[in-house]
Amino acid sequence: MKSQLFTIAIAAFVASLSYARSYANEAKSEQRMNVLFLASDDLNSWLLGDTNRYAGKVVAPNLTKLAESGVNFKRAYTAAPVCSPSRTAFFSGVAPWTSGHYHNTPGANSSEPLKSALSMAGFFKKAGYSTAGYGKITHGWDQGEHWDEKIGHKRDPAPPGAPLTPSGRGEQDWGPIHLAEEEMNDTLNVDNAIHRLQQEHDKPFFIACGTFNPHMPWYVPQKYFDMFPLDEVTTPELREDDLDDVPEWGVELTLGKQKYVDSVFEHGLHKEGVQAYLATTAYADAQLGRVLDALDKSPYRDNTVVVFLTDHGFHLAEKHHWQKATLWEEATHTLMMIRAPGVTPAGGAACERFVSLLDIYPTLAELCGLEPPDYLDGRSLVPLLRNPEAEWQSTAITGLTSKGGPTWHPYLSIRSETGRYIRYVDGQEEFYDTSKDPHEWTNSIGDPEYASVIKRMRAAIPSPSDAATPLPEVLKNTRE
Ligand SMILES: [Ca+2]
Ligand SMILES: [Ca+2]
Repeated sequence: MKSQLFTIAIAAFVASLSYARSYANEAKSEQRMNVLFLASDDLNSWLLGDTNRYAGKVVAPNLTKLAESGVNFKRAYTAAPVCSPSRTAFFSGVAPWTSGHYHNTPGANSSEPLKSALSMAGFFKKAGYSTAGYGKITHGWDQGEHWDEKIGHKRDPAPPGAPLTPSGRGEQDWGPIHLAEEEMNDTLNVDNAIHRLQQEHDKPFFIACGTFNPHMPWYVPQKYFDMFPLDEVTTPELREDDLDDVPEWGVELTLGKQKYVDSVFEHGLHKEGVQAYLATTAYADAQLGRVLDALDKSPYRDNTVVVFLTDHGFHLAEKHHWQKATLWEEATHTLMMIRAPGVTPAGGAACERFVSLLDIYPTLAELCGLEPPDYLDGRSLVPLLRNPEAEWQSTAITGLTSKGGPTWHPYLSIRSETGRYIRYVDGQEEFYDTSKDPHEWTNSIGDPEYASVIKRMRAAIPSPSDAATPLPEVLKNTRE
């Protein structure tokens, strides 16, 4: 039996090699595929509906249409639940537990391993692509020399009289914006991306476009608020004592936001907050839809890979927290959609395998027939793009430190079909059986029923001490 299995495995391996060769040759014989890389900031996974805990209405017809025309990864997770380390990870292909970059501060430039990495833009540029980026794509780690054109993101000015909410403080505020939609920065960045798409391209292109919305503050035109009448807005389900079984380091992650959540509740504004988040999401979707429409109307529709992702999730009072920077489902679960003409099923498909945003870099490389750098921490999702139900070793890892905390003591979380495991400094842990407890309400770390599952997940946690080692040595160690 064993030898039979071995023979089958060898045959499959040989078949996959010859397939990979023919695919690469095919790609080389014509012009390579273009890439349209789209991102949103702080957009959580509510729009996935059936795999999430939120029962309310998200209006995102354009992202829905994209999801239905490619592969919609319903179990995609960020490598870090904060802007800079998340974006640096997917754009460099280097995981936080390799780079040591786990939070917005200290900046990515203090990471030795990242100095030897090549950004995705640089990778495509070196392969002969034209590269252009508009809006929020990277955060703190960019390799600007690899962009032929790069117009970064600017925040819209706050409306006169801001804060507009009685709970408002800093960026945690919302309300109708005083600008016309066509004057807003996300709109202008999308205009630039459309303009670029509409040009004639004599070589393959990598065009990236990222919306800042629905990052806070939530200032968008009134019409987007009007799409969500308050009496129809559903708020996420909460449990009053949810933090009681969370280790102190996990609770610490929420401390900075607890007063804000209290203030939202004191003013009776939870529903309004959710409404504003949905409104900014609808605005972001409308903008992304304009780029997608422009692609569809261009000569490049059938030779352009489209990827859409969001850098991490967002809490709206779950676990008494607001925003991001936790290791629970709300902050780690992301959106990832990929449409690859000739590869993804024409009628679209959902994929339930657990994947990471780190997988995007090697996936795009393979789709474009290019050899990826050998240091990448992710793995190509092409087998899942061809067959979303393919066998897959399914785990997704997320890392974080407390703000400005030591990177050699990161908190790490693993998510797979068996649940979520988190380990903080000093070995404090959480485990959730997500099949019975999708809200991650009951920390079952001490339950003997899960002892063997927890043991396996513990063993899969990467060694963060690697982050102290320069890249080449790290790579040698981790590639085995
Ligand atoms: Ca973000
Ligand atoms: Ca709990």
